[in-house]
Amino acid sequence: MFIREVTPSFIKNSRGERTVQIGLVTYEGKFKASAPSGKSKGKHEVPSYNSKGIDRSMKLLRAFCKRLENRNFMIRKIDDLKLLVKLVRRFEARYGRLGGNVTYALESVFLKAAAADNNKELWEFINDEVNKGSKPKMPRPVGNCIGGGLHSKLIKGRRPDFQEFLFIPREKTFSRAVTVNLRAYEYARKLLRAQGKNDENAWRTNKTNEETLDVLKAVAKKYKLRIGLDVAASTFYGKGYYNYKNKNLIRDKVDQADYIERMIKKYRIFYVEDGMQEEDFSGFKEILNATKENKFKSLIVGDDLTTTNLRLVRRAVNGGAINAMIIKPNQIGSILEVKNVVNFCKKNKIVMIFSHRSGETMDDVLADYCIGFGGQFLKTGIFGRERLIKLKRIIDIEKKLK
Ligand code: 2PG
Ligand code: MG
Repeated sequence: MFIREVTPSFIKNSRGERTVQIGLVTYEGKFKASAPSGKSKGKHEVPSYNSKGIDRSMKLLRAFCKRLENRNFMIRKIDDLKLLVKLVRRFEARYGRLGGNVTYALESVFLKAAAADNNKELWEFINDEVNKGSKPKMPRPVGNCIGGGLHSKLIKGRRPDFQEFLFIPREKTFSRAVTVNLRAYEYARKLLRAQGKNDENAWRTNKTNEETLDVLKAVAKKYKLRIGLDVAASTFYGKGYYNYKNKNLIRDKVDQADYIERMIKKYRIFYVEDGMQEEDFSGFKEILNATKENKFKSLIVGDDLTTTNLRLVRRAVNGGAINAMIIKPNQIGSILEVKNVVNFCKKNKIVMIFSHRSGETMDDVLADYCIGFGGQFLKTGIFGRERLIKLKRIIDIEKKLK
């Protein structure tokens, strides 16, 4: 495909922060891609921008994009992005880092154009390569209903310490599952007497973790949902201890694993993300092994633990720490890397959850990545235009494939 024009610009994400959008014009059409931003970021994520900040990244990106114009790129498969990546590396070695958010948006917009150049939808382009074109299975939604932790402001000095309380419908179709999640979300608001929404449009509350789990359980019973948690344990961990503010108490590593195991049993929790801090592989393993004794299955999910980084994913999987993991492309800043992680997960039967970030944009490409790469789940907020646009993209693909 012939690159006529590449134009980076700033846009605002759902939190009102600046992020990068890249427009690309080829003879096939006009394309654009943007990057979301995390708030509870993993320590081992690649830096989102140049160490001098987003303005420096933009300046470098503008210079880099000029060099791409009037060039021809043959992209017939994901691996053909290697030429682009090579050019990025060479440029960065001379002028400085663009950052993971920028390289992610760049690869995304090139892939969108490449798919069109090959007369395919992006999910199809990826699926043809990664899954040899077999009919893709629809993922299930993991919807964030009630929020605490870093994503939610305090109410009268309180909020749950866990970051996300999640619903996972059992419905057969994605579209039905989205409808059920929306109903459950409304019902949760009533039971909770919720006081506003957080970054991801999850309900805010000043209840404790367990009081919130009681509400979650009641809603789940009515709508026959499974429930999940993103503990995001690193966000309240420091110097060897988990510092709970609501209720005020401190847990060490052993107590923390024990507490999470008790919660899983008591509430029959199907999905637990980052139950331990991001460098505690053995703590994750302890929880995973404990759940094997239960009569029901649970997914023990790495997010900050693994940061979509193959080296960390290998360590977590080979060490028996997880049976599922979050995939956030901008954590690693490259779809080529995502592909390597996906291949490893498939070989090792690790469940893949493609996930939004708390600061999202109107780009719906995450849906294409999830279906194309064969993710079993898509994690987003339940409500809000930046989340609904991704859910709607899956629904549209599901309809098309019927
Ligand atoms: C998470 C994400 C998304 P953030 O922890 O899973 O909910 O949060 O994007 O702030 O890292
Ligand atoms: Mg998380």
